[in-house]
Amino acid sequence: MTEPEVSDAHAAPVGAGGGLLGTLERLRARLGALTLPLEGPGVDGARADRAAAAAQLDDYLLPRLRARSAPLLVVVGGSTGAGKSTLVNSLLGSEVTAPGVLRPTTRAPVLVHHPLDERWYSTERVLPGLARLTGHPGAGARGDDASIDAARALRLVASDALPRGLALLDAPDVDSVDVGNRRLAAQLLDAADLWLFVTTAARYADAVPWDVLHRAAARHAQVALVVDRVDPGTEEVVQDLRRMMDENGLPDAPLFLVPEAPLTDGLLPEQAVADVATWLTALGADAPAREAVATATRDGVVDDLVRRTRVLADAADVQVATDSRLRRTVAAAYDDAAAHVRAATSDGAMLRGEVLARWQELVGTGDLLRSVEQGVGRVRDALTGFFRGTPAPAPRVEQAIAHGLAAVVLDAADEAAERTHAAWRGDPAGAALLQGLDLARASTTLRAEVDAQVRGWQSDVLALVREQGQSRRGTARYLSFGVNVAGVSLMVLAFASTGGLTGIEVGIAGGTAVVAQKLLEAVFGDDAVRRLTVEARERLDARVTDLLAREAERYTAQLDALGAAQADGAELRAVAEDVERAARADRAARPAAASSGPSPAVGPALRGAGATRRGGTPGGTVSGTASGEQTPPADGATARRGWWRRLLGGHRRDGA
Ligand SMILES: Nc1nc2c(ncn2[C@@H]2O[C@H](COP(=O)(O)OP(=O)(O)O)[C@@H](O)[C@H]2O)c(=O)[nH]1
Ligand SMILES: [Mg+2]
Repeated sequence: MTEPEVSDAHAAPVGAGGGLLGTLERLRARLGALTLPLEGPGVDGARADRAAAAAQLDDYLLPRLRARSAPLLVVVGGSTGAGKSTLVNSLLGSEVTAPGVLRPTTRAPVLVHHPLDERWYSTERVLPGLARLTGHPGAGARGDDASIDAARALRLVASDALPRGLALLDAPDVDSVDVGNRRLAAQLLDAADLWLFVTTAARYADAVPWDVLHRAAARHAQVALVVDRVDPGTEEVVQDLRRMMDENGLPDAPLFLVPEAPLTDGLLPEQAVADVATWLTALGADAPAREAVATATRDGVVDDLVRRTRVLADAADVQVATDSRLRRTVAAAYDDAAAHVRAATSDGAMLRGEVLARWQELVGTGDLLRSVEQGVGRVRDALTGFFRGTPAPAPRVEQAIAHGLAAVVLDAADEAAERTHAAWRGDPAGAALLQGLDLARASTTLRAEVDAQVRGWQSDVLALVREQGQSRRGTARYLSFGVNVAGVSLMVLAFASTGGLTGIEVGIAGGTAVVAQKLLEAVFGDDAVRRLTVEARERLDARVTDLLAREAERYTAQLDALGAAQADGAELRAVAEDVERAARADRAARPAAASSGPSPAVGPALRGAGATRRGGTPGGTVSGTASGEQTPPADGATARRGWWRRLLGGHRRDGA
């Protein structure tokens, strides 16, 4: 390993823009912005997928691309008690990682690197979410992880027994009873350039490890299998295992057998780990082979990410659709409420009961109506006589109108709230949003707000009348007796008018509206009355619409706060496309795999490397031996990829 090979450690990120790294960085930013906040079928899975995709980028892909010559990270995984820690220790010749299953949740996983490779792991370059602990977790260090959550930490151990260019990570059990540990195991395996998956002759068929392996194979992570505790004469185990590897997409994976042997100081005999040691040592010494392994895994992860991103784009679209579905429910209920108020305040329904009684009290039922029927001139006289000197009881009509109007608006708001609440409760996304909120009725402050708006509208109407009186010469004198009377008349008329038609024309409300209209026309003239009525109506509609819109916002604000509408499936799809294109370009630009063959091991070799019964050809065998005992040939006659074949000695399993 020469220094220039690792010199890109702190170089500026390459490939910003359209390159593979640049597009993946953009994808990472997009995934970070994707929140998937609304509940619904499959959304939990999509969230987990988003987190996994982000972790894949942070823990593995981005660090790998930013520092292509970082050591190959070999993650040792497998189920509880398979012998992972014992294997790592045996390969290094000392206890760097604690074997046994005691307190597994309080121990941070150990990453072993060559002393000169420390800088690749001591920073947040890789696995940024994990705290770093350093030094051997010696016997007296039982509580040394106490201040740090061990499930979120990594213990770095330097060992010059390890070739440079390789790092070994003893991952937690994939089937740990502790969920945090299990997740960490998955996370670490996802960060691997190469999986060294350990199982035992007795438990190789367990479901959980195969589940994990199957998923690794599906995205072409490079995997080698180690079967521990293999007794002589167990050929059928190996055949069965090979069959399972074929079925699970791992036909090319190297398979190493570690024969059952007594441990000495917790370590397996050298010969037992000879094949794994030889193979790993050769791999460590062979930069092109390392690059080929890393590249194969990397390509698989890139493809997997592209696939995941497209699934997430669909999930993003679902968020947007869910958001607008919930908004449509709100809009429908509150639009209906507004329409209801509009209808109830224009079809004459308001001109009954209390309003009618107070209105009749004001205009009487006899004289005024009769004079109205006899013509305008008489009306003016009648009005003058009618109101002169008597305190107009107009405020009572106004009050009755205010009451009636407020009741209509409040009812409509309550009804809309109930309807929206029921609809949201029946929708998983809506139900989740309603939790802890009390939105089933109109807001508690609504009564006061409605009262204020009704008063505001009544002042609008009076102002309209007053303005009209001032703008026309001669009308002021009539108004001197009746701004209020003209005002309530206009209110009454507004309640019997719709779409620019007034009471008489729409044929409603009989005498009440007719009197109001005649009265106003006598004062202002037909055109002005028509215009004033429309104006009064519009002011009322605007105030009601505004009130209801604010009521509806109690619901839509929940959606605004989550921002699900901003999820951009199309953009994710576009980034996935870019990544795919950049990956294609990256692959096309690759030199044909340089195949110089394994270089003679320079620097340290792992314990047991070269100690095979076959006379020390590195990688010449897959099945190891202990005490010279024959173990069964492990590999079927499956064709291997170039670099595997080379590392494994260029031939298939002998004995086949
Ligand atoms: N005899 C024998 N014991 C082993 C072997 N591998 C592991 N062990 C023992 O099995 C137990 C679990 O091993 P360990 O390495 O901690 O498994 P891990 O949970 O996969 O890390 C320990 O007590 C080891 O001493 C082996 O190949 N042969
Ligand atoms: Mg262990």
